[in-house]
Amino acid sequence: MQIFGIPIFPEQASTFAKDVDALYFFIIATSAFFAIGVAVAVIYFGIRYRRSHDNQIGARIEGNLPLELLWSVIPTIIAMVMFGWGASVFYHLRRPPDEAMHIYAVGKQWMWKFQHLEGQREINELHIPAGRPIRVTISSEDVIHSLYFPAFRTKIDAIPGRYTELWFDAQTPGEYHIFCAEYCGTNHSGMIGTVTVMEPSQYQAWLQGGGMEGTLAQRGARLFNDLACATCHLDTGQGRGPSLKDIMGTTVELTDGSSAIVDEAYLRESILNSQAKIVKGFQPLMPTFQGLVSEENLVALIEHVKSLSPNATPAAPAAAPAPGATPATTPTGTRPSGAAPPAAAAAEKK
Ligand code: HEC
Ligand SMILES: [Cu+2]
Repeated sequence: MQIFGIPIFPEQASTFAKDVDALYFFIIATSAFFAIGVAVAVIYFGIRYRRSHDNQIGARIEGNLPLELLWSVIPTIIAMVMFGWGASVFYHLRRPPDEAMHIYAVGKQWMWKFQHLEGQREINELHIPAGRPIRVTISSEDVIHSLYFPAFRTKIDAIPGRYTELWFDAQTPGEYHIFCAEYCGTNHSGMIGTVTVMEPSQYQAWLQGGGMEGTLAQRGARLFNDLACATCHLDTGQGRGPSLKDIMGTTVELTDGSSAIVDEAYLRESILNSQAKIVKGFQPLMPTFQGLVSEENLVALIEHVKSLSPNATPAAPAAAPAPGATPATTPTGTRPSGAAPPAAAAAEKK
């Protein structure tokens, strides 16, 4: 948006940019209306009823019930409109559609790293197809950052030790800003990038170039061997660790009697902090990989484990759903009981 040729607002480049702006302008307009109204009344009454003689004394005014009700009820209604409208826009922004394309982002002093499932990796640049919902799962390698796409009107913190996510559907091909919106140290202001929205055909062509290392899941499969995960996690279920086949989206029972849903956050914790949740029927043998795998390698491992569950819902939510929100996807089922290999089950009885 431009006023006298000066750009006041970034372009509305996502499907919900208009909704965010409409709400924002409504709040600004309402606030301005009352702020200006009060200021004008103060000035007008100050002049109109000013004291002109020394012996003038103001009239004593007692309460006025209808007036008091009026100025309580009207603002309450206006505030509730802002709340209801805001909540509806918020839920829309916080819930990626199931069919969204998935991308991983990692914030690091002072750059944004993006990984595509097809294997492409980018720094401070992101290429995406137009007209397709994109879900970005974000983590941080050091401090809190915030991934901000002003033209898409969406932003979320990158928090060390956990996944957050945002989504958008960029409509118009073009180049838009990426900012870090959380002060993160000396070069915070330099933590910027460009998102290039391309026609879907152009994007396909872009994907063809590069990606020498194979897909993210293939890179994860190599890491799975290099880090010796494969020595414990056999597909047959006969290893020291559970088989990781078809676990995505299932409910796993834990030794302490509780259970957990296998999503990206669960896989992350299983790898980095393996002692936090012990799968029922197994010993806490798994070493912790905290500090041994970078955030980027971690998402590759997670994508590898996910690729072992080809039938799971593709978009298992990574971040906890907003309070009160129903999860965007439902777990695909409960793991069949007795999945624990006999050796591990026997070990538990000792
Ligand atoms: C020394 C053997 C060993 C190694 C090496 C090992 N794990 Fe494990 N892993 C286990 C055991 C035992 C469990 C079950 C107990 C638990 O939950 O900690 C497990 C549990 C898991 C789980 C949770 C599985 C479920 O069914 O819910 C995941 C995911 C996992 N490991 C991934 C990995 C990855 C990725 C690596 C390599 C970076 C790895 N493991 C390396 C032994 C191992
Ligand atoms: Cu930052």
